[in-house]
Amino acid sequence: MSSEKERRQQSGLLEKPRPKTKKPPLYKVLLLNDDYTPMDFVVHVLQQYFNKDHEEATRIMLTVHYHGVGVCGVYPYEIAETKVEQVMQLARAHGHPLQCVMEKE
Ligand code: TYC
Repeated sequence: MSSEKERRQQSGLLEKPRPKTKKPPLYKVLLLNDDYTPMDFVVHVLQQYFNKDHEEATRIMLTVHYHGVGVCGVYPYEIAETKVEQVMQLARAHGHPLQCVMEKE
């Protein structure tokens, strides 16, 4: 007798009680690397829109710089969508080719 399933069967309960509320599906917001967006701008974006401190923002920026992609945060659909729009708008306004995308977890 070891698995959770076995313990539930032994207990006489047919189903694991589950909370009634459903968790919304979550989406990763990703930054993509490019050769032109300044590193400082990417760090600023991560602090401004993803609530990262300077150290964490720098770590994520360097992950993107060296590996091509990095996760900024994980959010419900509409929040992820808003963050992508905000980042893309700021990048465009500054003439940077930075790309921000979302992906289902
Ligand atoms: N590769 C860029 C540079 O060398 C920096 C950069 C990092 C750009 C992260 C985009 O999402 C990015 N200036």
